Amino acid sequence: MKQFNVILIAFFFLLNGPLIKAQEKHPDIQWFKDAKFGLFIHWGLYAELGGVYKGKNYYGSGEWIMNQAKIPAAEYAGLAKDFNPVNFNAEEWAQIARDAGIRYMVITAKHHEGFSMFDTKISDFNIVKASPYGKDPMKALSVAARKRGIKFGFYYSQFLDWHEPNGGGNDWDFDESKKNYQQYYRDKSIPQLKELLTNYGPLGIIWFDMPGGLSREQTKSMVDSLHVLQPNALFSSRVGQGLGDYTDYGDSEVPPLPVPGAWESIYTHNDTWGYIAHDMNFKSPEEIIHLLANVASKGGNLMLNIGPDGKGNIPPYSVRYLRATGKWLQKFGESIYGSTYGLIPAQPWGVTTSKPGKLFLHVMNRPEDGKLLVPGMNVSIHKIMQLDNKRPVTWKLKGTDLYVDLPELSDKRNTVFVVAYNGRLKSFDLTLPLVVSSKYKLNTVDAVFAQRKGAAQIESLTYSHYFGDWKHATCVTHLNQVEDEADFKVRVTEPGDYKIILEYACPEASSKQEGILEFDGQDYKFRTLRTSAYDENEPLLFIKHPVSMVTVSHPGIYTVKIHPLHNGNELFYLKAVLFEPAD
Ligand code: JFZ
Repeated sequence: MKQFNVILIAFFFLLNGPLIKAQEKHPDIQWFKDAKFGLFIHWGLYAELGGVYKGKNYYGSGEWIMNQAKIPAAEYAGLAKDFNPVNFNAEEWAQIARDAGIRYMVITAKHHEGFSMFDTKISDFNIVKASPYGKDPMKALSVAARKRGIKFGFYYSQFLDWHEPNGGGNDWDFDESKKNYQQYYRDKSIPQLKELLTNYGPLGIIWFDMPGGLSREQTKSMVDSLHVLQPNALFSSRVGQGLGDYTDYGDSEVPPLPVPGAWESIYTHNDTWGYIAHDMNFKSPEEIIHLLANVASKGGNLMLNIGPDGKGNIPPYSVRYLRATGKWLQKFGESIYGSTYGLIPAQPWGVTTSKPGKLFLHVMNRPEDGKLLVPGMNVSIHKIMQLDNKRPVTWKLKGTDLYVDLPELSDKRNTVFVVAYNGRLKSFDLTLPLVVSSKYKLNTVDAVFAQRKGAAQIESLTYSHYFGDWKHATCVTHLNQVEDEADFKVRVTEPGDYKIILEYACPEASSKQEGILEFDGQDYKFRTLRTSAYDENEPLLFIKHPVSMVTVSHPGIYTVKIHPLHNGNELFYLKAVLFEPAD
């Protein structure tokens, strides 16, 4: 029944997310589910510009510069004459991926700009014919990747093509209403996809993107005509019409709860997919390690993107941080590769991943006294050890509460412990109250765990800081009326004082309204603070607003209830309730 719960909730998000679901019936899907860590590479003529055109700075997705600057197709095509990635070294790139613990690699064969980064008979606008480089980098890379046991795949923009009069998207040169998309598919997209599926050995993936211009029938016949060339290759869900073999979430999106099936979260290493010279916002090794563990704990793969420059260099920070991630995976990879989602929900100390008879504890915050609580352990445990040095640790089971005595962590970012057990762990149990403990600096109860009353909803809000730099926040919304309520069940494990902080975003029209936070039968009033409007193309700003201080005299289960004091505008977009020990 609990399994059913997870599926229902997952389904809720699949229906509501900006994503296109896949059919997930492919017989060769298992390698993908096991792979867990992929490398995405955006590389094309835009890399030569590095985010600057005619002295103007276009921060945001660098591969969209032609669109952002409305560069005429003929003028943009001239960039090819200067594109000479002499530093490109397939063996080096593949070795970096290998060192990083990458299991599959997907590179842009042709992005929206329309330039083919491979040898093609279909269009002369390609790296072999139109650039001084004059070679096919994809050939060498596909060989180098496979040699290292890395599945190789191509990204291909099947609909958007700003170079072609009939391709989707370029309305600054060509009249969109006069376009014949069918002809574009017939003359360029499908023939090129056939070349890719024929000339580069066995491919793991064709990563389609941004579908358009085709009916379901037409998409189906395209997919069928391509699948016959390589029945083993998996097609991403952005092929459209639900005809993909696995699901891709929106850019930089992780579902808030476990999702069964084959799926992938895609993130880029900095703020852009294609190279931008002045984008230095690289995620640290710690951030990558946390992201990877978090995505795995929900049951998916992380495909992390890098954007090499126009000379063929991978940004030095990407090289360094990828290799650092690989070092962590060498020690703790068993908890990631081949795992399925964590059977125990997120805890203040970290997340879990699972394998048959094994639960992996990813400890990212060490409790002050070194005693780690893992609730919901309705199994018989025979051994617990630290994964990197195989040292056993002592533990105690009280009912279904497991207490583990932690040694000093060998890796403060994430040290993994493995619990070996017999029996069947109850599948991810949403009714398990979230642990709040004074042993952690901060306890975060995410919006997704709200029990909703009245019109309250849980929604994923999408916004961006820069062009194309999508972010997603799961929030409780629609708290308009007094009876619209978000309730959170928590289990406070130590008595003491706790400051309760609401993390929310609040547009002008919602601000200065009164709300009630109820805890242990006591009402605490608060007045909402304005942060920002909700606009997809602007940062959505969240504030951490302390609204009460409570004294918990007995450990136990408590419910936090939040609702408006009066009927009115939506109170706010509530992202989390935070408990900060105040002793
Ligand atoms: C697309 C591309 O336009 C972009 O340049 C990059 O290649 C990225 C990986 O994919 O952008 C998208 C496509 C789909 C969504 C968001 C951005 N989506 O479904 O949320």
